Amino acid sequence: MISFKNVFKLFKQCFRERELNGSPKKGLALSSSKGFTLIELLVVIAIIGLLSSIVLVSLKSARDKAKYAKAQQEIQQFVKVAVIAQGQTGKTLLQITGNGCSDCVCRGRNIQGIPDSDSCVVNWYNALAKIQEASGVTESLVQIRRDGWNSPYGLDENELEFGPSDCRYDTIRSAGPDGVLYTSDDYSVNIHHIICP
Ligand SMILES: [Ca+2]
Ligand SMILES: [Ca+2]
Repeated sequence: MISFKNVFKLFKQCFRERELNGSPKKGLALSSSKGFTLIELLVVIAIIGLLSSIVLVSLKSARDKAKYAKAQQEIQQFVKVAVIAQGQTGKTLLQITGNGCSDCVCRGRNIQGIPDSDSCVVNWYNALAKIQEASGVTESLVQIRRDGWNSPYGLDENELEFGPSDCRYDTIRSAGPDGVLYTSDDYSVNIHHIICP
C-alpha cells in the first residue's frame, strides 16, 4: 500500500537531486526534451496510486453507507410486521416461528452469499414466512430476505425462551460488511415485548 510517508520520501529525494544538480541528470532522463527523471516519474506514479486508493476507500464507504440504509429500512419493515403478528396472535416470536434461535446456525462464520439450501437461510426464510402469515400482511417480504451484502438477516427469538421470567428482547440483525453476525459492524434492533412488561 502506498502511504503518504513514502510519497513524501520520494518528493524529498526528488528535490534534493534538483538542488544538487540544478537540473535533472541526463543519464536518468526518460525523455530528453521534457527532462523528467526516473524519480520524478516515480513520484507521479506514487501520487496516482495514493489518490486511487483514497478514491477506492471512499467508494467502498459510500456503498456501505447505502447498504446500512437499506438494512435499516428493511429491518424496520420486518419489525413492523413482527409487531403486527404478535398483536394478532398474542404470541411471542418464539411461539410463532417455533424456534428459540433462528440465527444460531448462522453464527461464527461468513454468511455472505451462502446458498438458499444452507440451514441459516432456511431458518430465516421459515421465520419470515411464519411471521408474515401470522401478521395477515399480504405485502410480499421476499425483498427483505437478504441485506445489501447478500447475507440473510439473523433473528434470535428470546422472549420467554427459558421460562416466564425470561424477558430478554428478540433481536433482528444484519451481519454488516464483514458478513459475520454478532461483530461490531452489525446493525441490530430489539423487538418490543408482547408478554413481558
Ligand atoms: Ca434465543
Ligand atoms: Ca458483522
